[in-house]
Amino acid sequence: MALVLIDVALSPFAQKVKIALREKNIPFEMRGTDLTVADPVRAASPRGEIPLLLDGDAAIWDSSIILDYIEDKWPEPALMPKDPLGRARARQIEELCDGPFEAVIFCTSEVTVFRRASGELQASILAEAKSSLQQLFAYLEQQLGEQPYFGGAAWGRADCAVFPHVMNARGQRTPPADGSRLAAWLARALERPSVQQTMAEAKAGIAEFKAMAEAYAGSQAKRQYRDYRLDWMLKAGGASIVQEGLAKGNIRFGGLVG
Ligand SMILES: N[C@@H](CCC(=O)N[C@@H](CS)C(=O)NCC(=O)O)C(=O)O
Repeated sequence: MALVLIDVALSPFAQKVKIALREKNIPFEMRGTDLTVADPVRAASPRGEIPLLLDGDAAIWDSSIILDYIEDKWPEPALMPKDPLGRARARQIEELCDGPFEAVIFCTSEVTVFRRASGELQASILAEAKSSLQQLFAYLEQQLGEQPYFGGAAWGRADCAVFPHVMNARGQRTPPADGSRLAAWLARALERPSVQQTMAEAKAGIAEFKAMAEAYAGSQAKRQYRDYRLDWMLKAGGASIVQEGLAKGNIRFGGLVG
């Protein structure tokens, strides 16, 4: 039976999984979902999130757990390094990208595409975002060192995890500096068929994303302000944004969906 991935084309977490599945040559089908409505297809995730991987009767949620699952079930070609330190490093980079990095991208979208702030508040949050991204880029640049990929000579797990977020930062007009090692890594990533296919799908999903933003602006659905996203929004001075979203009912927190 074919694997089914429940995804949204612009989700960096779904993109990470699709790139990994494609790098491992694992066939799968994609099934979209509308995050602005309570789609029963997401019920298998206690957090109401995508990506969700359906393998027969089993549903696996959380992109990092999905990557562990596919690596365990289809070990070759391996995306995880074999040595313990290499594995720890890949997991650290993934944690940093899916947590603090994604939070900056998410909050930037909140005050631009999702129109939760304007004027001075928007400008100061965007300035804070640029500074957070520079810090994240510096860390990634240092992790990359002189190697072509985050795991060394070959594309691996950490590369799958970093790519969607660096690409989103570029989409939000903060690309890695010209001439930097991270910019060269991004150019190498963009040559890979797994990445190209995933990005073509993302491009086709832009209209869907904009429609989603309209639905949230109209208070019909809740954006998930969880852990790092909430931390960063508060740190960047956006407490009033959170309060307003709660008053309008178009923000939810993390944890289990009720
Ligand atoms: N830690 C999760 C995060 C997944 C996540 O945040 N997915 C978002 C889409 S990018 C989602 O499904 N959000 C649910 C919502 O907006 O209600 C993972 O790695 O899979």
